[in-house]
Amino acid sequence: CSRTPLNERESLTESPLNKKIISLMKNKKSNLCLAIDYTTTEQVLQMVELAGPFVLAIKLHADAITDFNEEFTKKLVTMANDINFIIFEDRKFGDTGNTNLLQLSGAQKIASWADVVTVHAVQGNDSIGGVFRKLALDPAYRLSGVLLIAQLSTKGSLTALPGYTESAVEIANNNRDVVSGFIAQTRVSACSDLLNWTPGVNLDAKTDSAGQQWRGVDQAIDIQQNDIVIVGRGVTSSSEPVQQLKRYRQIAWDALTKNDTSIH
Ligand code: UP6
Repeated sequence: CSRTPLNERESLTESPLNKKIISLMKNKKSNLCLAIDYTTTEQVLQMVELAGPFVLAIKLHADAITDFNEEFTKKLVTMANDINFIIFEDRKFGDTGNTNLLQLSGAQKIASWADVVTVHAVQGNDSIGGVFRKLALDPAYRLSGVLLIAQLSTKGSLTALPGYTESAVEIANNNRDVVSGFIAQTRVSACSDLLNWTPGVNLDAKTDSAGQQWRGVDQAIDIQQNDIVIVGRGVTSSSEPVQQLKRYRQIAWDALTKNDTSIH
């Protein structure tokens, strides 16, 4: 089997975050995550306002925003609650458990405003299962799950070494209450409730001359069987971002749902 129908996954999942994500996907008819890689809070918030109605999630790199501050995260959380989207901080944590904890709760207070963060599988089971579970299950924090990086989209990535992706899947299976899915190129969790989020998607370009490899939505969703597409510059570098948002959202949702009898 390949992709489990969405309704089935919604009832099977052990991750409260996935319940929320799948319900949002169905309500908004969107499996589109927008990567907003701008460097000022003003630019980011303007794009969030435009994109909010069309997306399932907004993905940020907080450490790329030059004037990052608490007022910004307050506004972002208010918008996420009002417009209904998931706040995704793509921090790609990869250190000791203690350092992860300092970074999650330290200067940027990531665990207080992000619903989900990315974590490199390279740090191993205990580091992931310990600190991330502790914060994700604590209602004092907004954080409620992590995505394990099983495969990177960049040319020559070492995640392609034999056994790496399989080990990431094993870590996820050992921590199903806190790991809500993967960052991957090709589906890595057949027959399961775990969600596969895939970056490296662009309908109009193939590479950025800095190692990124893009492919289309059909390849990412239909052939490689991912669930959620992460699109960045395909939208954010366009002069008509709303048109692009509508375009990516429609193509991605059609590709995801065309064989899913549970939502027709
Ligand atoms: N991202 C990738 N590839 C990965 C993991 N993460 O591109 O394997 C992230 C990038 C960027 C976004 O950090 O924020 O997804 C892709 O944006 P783009 O479409 O503009 O390349």
